[in-house]
Amino acid sequence: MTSALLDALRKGNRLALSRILSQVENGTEAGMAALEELFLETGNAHKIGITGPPGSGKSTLVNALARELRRREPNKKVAIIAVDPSSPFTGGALLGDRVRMLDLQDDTQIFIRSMASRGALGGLAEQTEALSQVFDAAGYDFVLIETVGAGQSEVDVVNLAHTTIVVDTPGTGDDIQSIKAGILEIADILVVNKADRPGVDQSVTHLKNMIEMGYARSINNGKHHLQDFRETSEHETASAHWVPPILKTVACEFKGIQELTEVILNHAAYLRESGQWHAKDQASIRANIRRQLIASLLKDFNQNVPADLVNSLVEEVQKRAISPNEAVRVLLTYNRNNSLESSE
Ligand SMILES: Nc1nc2c(ncn2[C@@H]2O[C@H](COP(=O)(O)OP(=O)(O)O)[C@@H](O)[C@H]2O)c(=O)[nH]1
Ligand SMILES: [Mg+2]
Repeated sequence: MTSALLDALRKGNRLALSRILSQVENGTEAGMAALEELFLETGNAHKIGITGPPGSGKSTLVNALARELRRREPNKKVAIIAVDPSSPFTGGALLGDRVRMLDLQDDTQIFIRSMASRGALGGLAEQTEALSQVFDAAGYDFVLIETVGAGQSEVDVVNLAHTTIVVDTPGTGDDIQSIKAGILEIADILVVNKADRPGVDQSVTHLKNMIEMGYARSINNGKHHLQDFRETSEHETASAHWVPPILKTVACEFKGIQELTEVILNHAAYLRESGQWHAKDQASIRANIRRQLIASLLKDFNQNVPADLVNSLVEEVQKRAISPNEAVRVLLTYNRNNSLESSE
């Protein structure tokens, strides 16, 4: 990758941005080098995760939010990353998303990127993080990340966001309970979309009860919904005081979108004032370093220690001749001696 391409990205060239995103997504050497350089220019973007079950209206909501953010903040740029691991690039929800997102295409300050596959960069969360770093460096002030609220990988994806919006629709209490058990805890804002349908107020009440229960429980346990970021406790003084608001929207009619946008911007202000913006940034940097450290230590280890040794130790352990701990000690000793030799 040439520095000309990076410069073009810095100047707002969309083609350059698109090419760099692809390089990063494919994990090419050039892409990784670009990411390293661009990282130094990140730290500004407000990352907003939108999650919820398929069909709840996430894409419609993201579309409306992008428009409203641009209307309120005409000098700011909006990126959208649509993460859908379940659907192949050619079909399913993503195609629908693309069609629906078409009406954003006239705005050159909005950039949409769909991501359907796990690329070279390990998990979806890492991939999403890398792409949002590129957007961040390219001067995008808001990065909206849409993901299906289905499993751990989606929780990981939204964990990298500053603000997590969980979208639900009116339905039976049973529905809500089964979908939201784990995901409610990560919500900063709850949205009951399709508020034009019957049962909205029951949904709101139900969510409210669940939030209050969960909130009381987390306070009793001495933790709160940002417990993942406890390592930076000195910044957390005001952290337990954001109670996730519940908003009603009709995304396809643009109803409730101004209010939602207001709450999103308030949440960003709250994060900055309480020190949590800083704490989240630090936590994600810590996680990033740890991840790369583990990967590179493991790579070293695999180079230093022959697979035969590992295999024979596995056999010894299976015979109950030695414990797994003993096997680890042998491997670490071998690794240490071997890397000392090679570095002399
Ligand atoms: N009645 C109603 N339909 C909506 C609303 N928001 C979105 N939809 C429709 O619900 C369907 C699924 O929306 P989509 O945004 O693709 O959901 P996603 O799968 O969560 O991204 C589409 O046909 C939308 O037009 C809403 O507020 N009310
Ligand atoms: Mg969608």
